[in-house]
Amino acid sequence: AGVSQEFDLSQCVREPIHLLGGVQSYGALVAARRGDAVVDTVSRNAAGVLGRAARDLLGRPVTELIGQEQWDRARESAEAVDVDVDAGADPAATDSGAVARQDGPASSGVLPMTLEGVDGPRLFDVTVHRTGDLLVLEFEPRAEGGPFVFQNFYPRVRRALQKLQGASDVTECCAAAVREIRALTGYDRVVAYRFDGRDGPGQVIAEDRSEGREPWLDLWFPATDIPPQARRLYARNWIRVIGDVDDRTAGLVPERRADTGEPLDLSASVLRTVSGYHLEYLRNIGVASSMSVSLLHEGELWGLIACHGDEPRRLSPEVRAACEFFGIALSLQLAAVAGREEADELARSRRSLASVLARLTSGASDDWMRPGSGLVELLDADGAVLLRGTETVEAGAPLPEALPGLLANLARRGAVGEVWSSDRLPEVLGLEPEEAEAQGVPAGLLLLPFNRDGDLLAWWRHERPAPREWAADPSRPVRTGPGGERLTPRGSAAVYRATVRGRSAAWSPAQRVVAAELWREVSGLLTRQVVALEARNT
Ligand code: BLA
Repeated sequence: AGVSQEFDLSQCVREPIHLLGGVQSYGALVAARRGDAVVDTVSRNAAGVLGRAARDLLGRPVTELIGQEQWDRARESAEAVDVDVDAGADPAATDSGAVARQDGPASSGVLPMTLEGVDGPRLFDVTVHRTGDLLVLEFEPRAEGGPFVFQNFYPRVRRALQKLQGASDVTECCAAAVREIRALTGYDRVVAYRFDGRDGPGQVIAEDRSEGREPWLDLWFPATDIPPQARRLYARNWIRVIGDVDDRTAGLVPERRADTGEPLDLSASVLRTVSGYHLEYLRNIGVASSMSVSLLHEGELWGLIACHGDEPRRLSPEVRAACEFFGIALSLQLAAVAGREEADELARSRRSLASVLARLTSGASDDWMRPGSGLVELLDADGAVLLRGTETVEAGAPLPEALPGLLANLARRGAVGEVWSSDRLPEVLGLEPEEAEAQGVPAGLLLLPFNRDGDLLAWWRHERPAPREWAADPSRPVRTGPGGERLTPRGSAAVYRATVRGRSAAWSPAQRVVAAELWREVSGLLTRQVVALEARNT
């Protein structure tokens, strides 16, 4: 338990993980200017890995190391291949932990290269990408098994993809994916981890593990385990590999670039050294090596495939490419499955909408708000309310006490004709769940303003507490002890039960669509009524 002061979690959020100024020491990095090939930045371990000391490379043409022909090929490959997934980057994020946006999309490709050394030729797989005016070359000594050969892994990847295609829902799809990735890589644990909200906690929804490891399936992990700047970076590249958590990072020379005053931007680097916090996290849970692959939905980070090894483990560029490819395919497949589910739900909701609308066109104006009209059920809500002038028409369960007062305020958040919704209204209002309950604030709200005068239609939902099993205490993810700060252990041995409060069931995209469709009909009707009323009065 904490003795001295509390660990300041905000320092994790501020750490600029793309500017840590080092690479994993089994490989070496050389960055040269695209225009004149002059070397700008080199990793300190160049002498050991490449056979040429960093000081002999800096300020000289990189062609002295790799030759003109290999330089030309590197330049070509970086212009040709585009692996950047820029869509998720947040241009508004400018805090120091933010990931700098690049001039253009980063590009990378893998090339076999041979360097002549005093001890004979050395073989490398070289990953190339562009950042600003630099071409970054990352040299990985070639492992046994020969050069990068597409045919070596393609049949396995194709088989794995077929398994994915057979899956009919998200969980099944992820279960197939973790099995295939473990088979492809040999890690001891592979999980699919899904986020609850952009910067929220996440849950293990599929797992494949070697014998003797404790199960993590269904466990929740605190949001702070993956800070926001890491999530932003992971939305921009598909994969990262940590070969050995005890590796001594090879620093970059110069430490800071003359023109920017900052270390070289390693956002797109494959050898990038990682945050010390995260390395401690991994050591803490007995992991020696890791790899994670991003899962994206419409440019947003939806989750991760996370892999852990008991032993240090590097991945050859071809296996890395296979995993990256797999992440892309899985993301597409998840989008397809979600799209199908959404379309089915929308078709069902539209049928219910039709019966509500049947009442809207016939008879009295408020018929469609009466019990049995299906209005409340349409959105699976607990109640609905229509505000028009001084009139309040309710449907469903009794109106929560605080709601009429709140609606006037909240209506301003939605544009006319646009749905505004939240499944965590207390949080939006800055209330603790208990306060919200005491004040009669519902947990979920979906509203549609008719105009700027406060006329609106809204549905609300009661709180639905979600009991969760956590792999660590979500309110104390880090503790301070005599030996300094320690991440608390993670895993099922440390299971901690806590219930998430102040939330309702989530409003689905289909529900938002039918709400907007109903709004269009109702507002047309209201306009006609006003026009008719005015005509009668004149
Ligand atoms: C990164 N944290 C990560 C990554 C994962 C997790 C997968 C990506 C890097 C990798 O592939 O290893 C977390 N791993 C998990 C979770 C599961 C898992 C949740 O397997 C569940 C199954 N982490 C903390 C705290 C801090 C922190 C308190 O717990 C901050 C003090 C930081 N995590 C942190 C940082 C990174 C990270 C900074 C980015 C590492 C990097 O890319 O440099």
